[in-house]
Amino acid sequence: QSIYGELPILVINHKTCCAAVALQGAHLLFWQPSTEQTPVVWLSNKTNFKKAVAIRGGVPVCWPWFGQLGNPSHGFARIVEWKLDSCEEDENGVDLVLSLTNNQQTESYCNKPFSVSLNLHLGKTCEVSLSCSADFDVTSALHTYFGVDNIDSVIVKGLGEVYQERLADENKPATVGELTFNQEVDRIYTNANNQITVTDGTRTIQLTNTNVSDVVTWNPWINKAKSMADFGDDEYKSMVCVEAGCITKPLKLSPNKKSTYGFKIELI
Ligand code: TA6
Repeated sequence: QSIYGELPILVINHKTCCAAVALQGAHLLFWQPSTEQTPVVWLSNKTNFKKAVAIRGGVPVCWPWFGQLGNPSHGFARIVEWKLDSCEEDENGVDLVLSLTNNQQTESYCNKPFSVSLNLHLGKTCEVSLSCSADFDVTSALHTYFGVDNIDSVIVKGLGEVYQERLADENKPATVGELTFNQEVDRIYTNANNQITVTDGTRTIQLTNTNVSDVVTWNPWINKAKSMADFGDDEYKSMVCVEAGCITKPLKLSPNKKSTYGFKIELI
C-alpha cells in the first residue's frame, strides 16, 4: 500500500498482471495483464489524486445514483474512502474485498443506512462485482474506461440496437448491434447481450456482464475532452467507456438482502 497524491493506493504486481486500486471509491485505477504492453483498464494521465475528487479513468463505482440523477454526479461512493476488508493472493491473481457503510463521510449525502461492497479479482481476467443492501432503490454503474489503440478503429459489438440517447443533437445512425466512433457518443443501451466485445484491430476485449440491465457507451470526443481539466486533449483517441449498469431498471434493495451485479473482462 502506498500514497499517491493524497490517496491511499494498493499497488498490485503479480505474475499475471499489474494493477492499482485506490481506497477512495474502491476505485480500480488500471489493470494490465502481463501479456499486454498497455493497460486494458485505462487511466487518464491528468487525473486528480485528491481527496473527495473523482478519479478520471479506471472503474468508477457510480452508486447510489447514475449521472445527474443526484448530486454529485454519479453518486458519492466514488469520492469517499472505502475499507479494505481482505486482500488474498494465489498463483491466479489477487482477490480484494472493499466495503462502504453509512458513516460520517456519507451522512451529508445520505441519511439512511446502507452497505455496499466490491469484490475484485485481478489476474489474467479482471472481475468486478458490486453487492449492496439498503432500504432504498439505487441506480448504479461500473463506469469502466477501456484502453484502445486508436478510437478510429474501435468497434463495440453486442450492444443491440435499442438505446437511450444522452446527447442533444446526436445524428449518427446506429449500426445494428455494432458501434463505431467518429464523434461524441453517450448512450445507454437497454437490450445489450451479456457478452460485449471491444476491438480496435490490435486486440479484442470481451466484457461479460451479470445481472445488468444497461450498457453505457461514452467517448467525449474532441470538444468535451478539451473541456475536462482531468482529461488530456488527445486522450479521447485512446479510450472508450463501456459500462455495466443498472440504470433504466434500478436495483430494488432491501436492508437484509444483497443485490449483486458485475462484469468480467478478458482478452480473446
Ligand atoms: O457514462 C457517461 C457519462 O454519464 C457521460 O455523460 C459523462 O458525464 C461521463 O459519464 C463522465 O462523467 P464524470 O462525472 O465522471 O465526468
